[in-house]
Amino acid sequence: MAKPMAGPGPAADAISDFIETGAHLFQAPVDAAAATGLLADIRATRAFDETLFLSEAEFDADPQYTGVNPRPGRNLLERFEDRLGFVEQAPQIVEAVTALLGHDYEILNKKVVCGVPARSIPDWLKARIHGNPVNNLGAYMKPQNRDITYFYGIDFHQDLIDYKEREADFLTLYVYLHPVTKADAPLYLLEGSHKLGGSVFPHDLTRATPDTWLYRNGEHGEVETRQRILTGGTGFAAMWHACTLHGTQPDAADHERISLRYLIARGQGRAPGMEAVNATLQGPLSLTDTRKDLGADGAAVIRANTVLKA
Ligand SMILES: O=C(O)CCC(=O)C(=O)O
Repeated sequence: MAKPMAGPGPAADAISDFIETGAHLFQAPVDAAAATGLLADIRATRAFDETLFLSEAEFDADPQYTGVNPRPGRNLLERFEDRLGFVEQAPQIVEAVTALLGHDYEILNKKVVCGVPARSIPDWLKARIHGNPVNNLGAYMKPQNRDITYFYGIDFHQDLIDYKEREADFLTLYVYLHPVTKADAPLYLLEGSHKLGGSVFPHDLTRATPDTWLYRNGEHGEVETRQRILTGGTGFAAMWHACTLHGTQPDAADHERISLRYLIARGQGRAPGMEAVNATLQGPLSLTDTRKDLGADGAAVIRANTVLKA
């Protein structure tokens, strides 16, 4: 028997929140004890300090800017697959994701993401990456450490950025494994920014008020978006649309921020929730080109960063 459509309750909230703001923040955290246990085991796999990195000479001998993120066979979460039920089977998450993507939704990708604190980054590297819009540090990691994605902040972007020519039929789910304060590189979300659809990175953002931005997407219009800073406790979970702008500032704490990041897509069946959301967008649902900040080798050619001014 078909399950009923979302009525009032968390499932309906997820759809209306996506339509309104492009994101849904879960009121109930996932199991904090399970999150804390997993965090301890992740932390035990390595020292989150300068020893993560190649030396400058090693890096310069053969710079690799692509293929440096977790991938099948080199993804720390593969080791903890049987420990992820606290997220993947959490009733509030299953209900909300099902409402948006249908019963046969698929996890496209899952990984550990680390916000690296300044004190763990070698000086030679700090000087090189200063002011870059996307400070994914994978290129500078020893190969064996590339089973996690490491950031030192990333400018406002859409997760569609990694999916040229793909329709925005997926969402990102983020789970904090420990309390995240303003100093721990919390996610900054621009509420309602998804309404202008897909847009090429870097984005046209001008500060409007202390907590709002005027966001333009060329011929697709403009919108004033409110910036929401996702601080939260252990087990805090939030998800957002593939066109919702978000970013992080460099981790200002004295320790790393460790989170789980899932990309979840519709399956073969219908996804009435996401279809309803996407029907309200006034810009493109997919892009042939998603970014223009990189050179042919994958190194940054544009040095500008808006989220640093947030
Ligand atoms: O965790 C971070 O610092 C940034 C993550 C992010 O924006 C992303 O994974 O799309």
